Amino acid sequence: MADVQTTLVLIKPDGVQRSLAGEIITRLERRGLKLVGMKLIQIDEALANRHYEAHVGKPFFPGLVQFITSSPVVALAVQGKNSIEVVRQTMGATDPKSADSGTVRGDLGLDIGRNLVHGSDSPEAAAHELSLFFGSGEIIDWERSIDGWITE
Ligand code: DAT
Ligand code: MG
Repeated sequence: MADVQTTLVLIKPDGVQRSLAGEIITRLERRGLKLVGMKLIQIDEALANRHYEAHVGKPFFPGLVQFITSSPVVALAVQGKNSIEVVRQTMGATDPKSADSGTVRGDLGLDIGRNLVHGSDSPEAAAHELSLFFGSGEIIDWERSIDGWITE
């Protein structure tokens, strides 16, 4: 299917520390998305700088790097029809205070600096970010018997 995309999701340090990793993964799975890569990693400063390079120079950048390197994250490669947009919709708006109920950030968060999840925002970002977190062979192309019940 032409519109199948693979995107990077990070369950940020607050999500892991609050034991919400399972809840967040469950929401993605229940949406119909497929996990094709998953690992727990400690992000170092070099990786944080590369992952957040679009935000270098912004006032919140130092705090963002400090936060994302403060404790392990769960990195997920998530596949499905329009998965980039669907993941971001499932996450909710960047600031939990204005995120819709029913989204991860709207249901589980309060503060923009502790917003639980990251999702790539474009096909170019997804390709770049997946390459930062997953080596070749760490993303697994597998068949799911229910796929025909999730997408036409
Ligand atoms: P998103 O994570 O929704 O893609 P983003 O890419 O604009 O949002 O920003 C990356 C992260 O940086 C975001 O998840 C939280 C933090 N951030 C963004 N804007 C911020 C702000 N004004 N104050 C503090 N942190 C901010
Ligand atoms: Mg972003």
